[in-house]
Amino acid sequence: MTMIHVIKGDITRLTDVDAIVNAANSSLLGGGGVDGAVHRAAGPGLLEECRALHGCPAGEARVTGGYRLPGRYIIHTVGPVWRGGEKKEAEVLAACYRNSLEAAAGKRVTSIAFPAISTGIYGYPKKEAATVAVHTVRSYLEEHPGRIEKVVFVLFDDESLQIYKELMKKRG
Ligand code: AR6
Repeated sequence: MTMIHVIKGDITRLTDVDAIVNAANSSLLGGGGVDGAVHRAAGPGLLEECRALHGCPAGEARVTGGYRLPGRYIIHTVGPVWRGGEKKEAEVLAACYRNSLEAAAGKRVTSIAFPAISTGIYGYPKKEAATVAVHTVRSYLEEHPGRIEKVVFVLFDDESLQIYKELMKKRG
């Protein structure tokens, strides 16, 4: 049975997960928000490894080392830019969560932390994004029991924290 935790904080400060997920852009060469924090905390070795990956399309995920971060891996995924909801945003966002979990499982990662992908600079409404995140992660864990022991949703603001807490109370 996988434990799902919801906490408030800076994802780069977590010390008890094998991998953290970065909400990157398709260049994988850094940016603001979580991406900026991850690159600052990991150090210059990360950017060098990212350069060699030659980008990543929206919805997909790529794995690098964790460098100065406590976890072994960073999983970089590229969320959708919100364009009103009719441009497959939910589909692409679900793919981010699924592909990040697949990439983690491929590295034998048993604990992983997610930020609220796309809900910052990319403008995805927080509640809609949280629903996709929780539903997709739950479905993946049910379909692949035993692969991942712990998932942590790391929220940066109180509003997101409350939305996730409410969603976690509901099943299905
Ligand atoms: N730890 C946890 N959550 C954070 C942190 C942190 N250190 N910093 C911000 N958040 P964003 P996006 C929250 O903008 O919307 C970058 O420039 C933030 O409050 O980081 O997917 C990339 O290079 C929000 O709820 O990612 C891309 O160009 C959530 O993390 C673009 O931003 C995601 O916000 C990606 O935009």
